[in-house]
Amino acid sequence: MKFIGLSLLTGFIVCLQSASATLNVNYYENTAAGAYMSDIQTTDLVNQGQSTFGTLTSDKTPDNSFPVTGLNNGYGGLSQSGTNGNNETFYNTPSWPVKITFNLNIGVNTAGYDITQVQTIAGWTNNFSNQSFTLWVEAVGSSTFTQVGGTITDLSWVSTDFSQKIVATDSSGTIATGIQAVQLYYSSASPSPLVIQEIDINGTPSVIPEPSSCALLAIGAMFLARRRRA
Ligand SMILES: [Ca+2]
Ligand SMILES: [Ca+2]
Repeated sequence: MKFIGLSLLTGFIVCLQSASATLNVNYYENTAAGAYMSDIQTTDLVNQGQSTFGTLTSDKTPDNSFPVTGLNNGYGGLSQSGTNGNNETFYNTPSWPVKITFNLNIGVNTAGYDITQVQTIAGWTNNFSNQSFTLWVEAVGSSTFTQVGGTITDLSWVSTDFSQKIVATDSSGTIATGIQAVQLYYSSASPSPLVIQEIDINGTPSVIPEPSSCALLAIGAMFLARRRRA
């Protein structure tokens, strides 16, 4: 009995450990304007036109009449009205901080989404390219965002870098599960003006969980404990 109890306890601890993960962030900088625009994704979860995309909000109005829609239209550009319209979004110094929120479509996927990657690309014909933000997620049915990882800041960026790309993934493969909204909270960077070319958020529809082996182990452990006390 003791052996079985120990096995269950060990299994339960392994289950708990597998729930923790580490956010991995990779930073890329380039002196060329628009160096990462070819990496912009068009079929990510929050791209305009995707069935998985709900709504996009920015708590501050972008400056110089740039549209919020430049953040997720699937294009980049180095002029305010490029080939495909306004492909980028500009926030000037007085705008900081800026809270950008992508609400996912939980009408088509009621269990929400497993978020696997967040990619942000900034760049302009000068050094308005240095991003600094924190990443937040909101679970289905919740009204509260939870921060993932720490502050995301590119310590290798220098003022001659006109382009920057940041890619966040997770050591477990999944940043967060059962998510209905993703928020990027941009604080001031140096220099503060910033042109964001695109924010891509990738993932897959979450699967409604069945009674997991972890839960069964917990029930088993409780049952054994009761028997031992009896
Ligand atoms: Ca864009
Ligand atoms: Ca996109």
